[in-house]
Amino acid sequence: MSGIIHFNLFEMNCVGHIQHGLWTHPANNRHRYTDLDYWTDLAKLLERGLFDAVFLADVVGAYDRFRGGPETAIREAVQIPANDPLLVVPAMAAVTRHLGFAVTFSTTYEPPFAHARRMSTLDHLTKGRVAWNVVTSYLRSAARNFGLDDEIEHDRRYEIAEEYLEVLYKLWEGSWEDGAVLRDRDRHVYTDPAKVHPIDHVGKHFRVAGPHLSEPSPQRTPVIYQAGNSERGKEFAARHAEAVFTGAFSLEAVREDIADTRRRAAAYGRNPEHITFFPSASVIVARTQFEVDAKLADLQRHIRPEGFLAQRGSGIDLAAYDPGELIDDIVARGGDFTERAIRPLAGRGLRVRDVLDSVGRVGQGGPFFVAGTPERVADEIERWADETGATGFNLMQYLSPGTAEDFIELVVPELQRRGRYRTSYEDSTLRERLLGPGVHRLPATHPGAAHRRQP
Ligand code: FMN
Repeated sequence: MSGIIHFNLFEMNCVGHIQHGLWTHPANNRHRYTDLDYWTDLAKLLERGLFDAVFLADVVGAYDRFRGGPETAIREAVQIPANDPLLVVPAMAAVTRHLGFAVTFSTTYEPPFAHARRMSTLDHLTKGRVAWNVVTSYLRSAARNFGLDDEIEHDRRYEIAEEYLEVLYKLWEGSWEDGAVLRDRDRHVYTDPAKVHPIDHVGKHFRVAGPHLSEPSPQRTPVIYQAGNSERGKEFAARHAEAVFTGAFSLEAVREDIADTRRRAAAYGRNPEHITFFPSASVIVARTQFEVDAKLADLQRHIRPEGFLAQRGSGIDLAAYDPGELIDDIVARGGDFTERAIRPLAGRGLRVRDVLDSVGRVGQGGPFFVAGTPERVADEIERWADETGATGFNLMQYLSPGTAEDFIELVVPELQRRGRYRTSYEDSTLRERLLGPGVHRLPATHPGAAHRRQP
């Protein structure tokens, strides 16, 4: 097989993102997330390493289901404190030319008009390097932060998200015609008003008059990323996503997930090749296996199972269950917090003790884990990409920026030798980088394109 394998770095504007406890490691810089230098240094590093993008996750509430409150999450810095992901992008854009920025924003709590303008602004300032990871948010605590008593029911959140995107497509694609902006000094015409239109959206959830306040940005609609796992989430991805973070837990499941999403996309009349796929990857690499083993042991000493338990599945307290109980039985009993909390673990014959044992072990948390020499890591990356059809990977960090540095120093050259990693950037928008030269706007078969005005 051949073809370039793409990489995003998985990040979050916080101390403890995925690998809990490791902020105490002396080589970790995560606690510097409040310094602009942390972000600009990281962006420069990733651009040196020819990464596609940095992906910034986000949540808008505290993990407060574990042991009945947020104390564990707060003490262990499990995604709290967490700052806004959008605001670090312009700083990173200023010190790079090619790196993409995928930012997470929820469709559930803040109305679409202001978000449309923020994303257009970012697309302008980055010259078309921005993506939006669309989430519907999964924490009850988030709902309470935005004036609700409880979470909106899962499928209804996706129904709201559908209309949210419809509004945004109208603003991004339909409100301003190409050629509306004239910047004609002699005639005093910045914009031709005949080519700027209200959207007059009146729907079940939103009423938005328009016109959009931003002039068209290089990509108009940012590249749409999504990570739905449920039936409803996958349908949403099939309709809207251009990049999917698959949450599947094994090579076979990732392969099936990708094929399934492509099939669903084709059923919506989209070109299935216009969706790219990024499973998460955890990589520990060193020149010798001896060094790899030492690194693993070193990381393991700092990992905190408490932190994982507080975050895992919105904070279900697995320790409160009988260790011998089958996960399938807990899921079958139902209850609100089993919905997403442990459902992904069902159907695999696992017992509570198996899950507890795996929590806090370096290597848990995603489908793809490899600890080895550069050759072995590259072998596994190639095998996974080729056997699943994944476009690339979302690299998780253990130490920041150490994990990315190791990868760039040791794995990238090995993949380049094999012709599987770019050796330079093309001048392109993020969408072109993923979908091919010239595709800087939504492809014609994407539902957002239907909101364009015909000249
Ligand atoms: N949800 C968030 O609220 N914020 C995030 O930053 C976020 N990042 C994710 C990253 C990956 C790699 C995956 C697999 C999921 C992420 N999610 C995030 C959760 C998804 O948006 C989604 O809610 C979850 O996969 C469950 O799928 P469902 O919404 O179809 O039930």
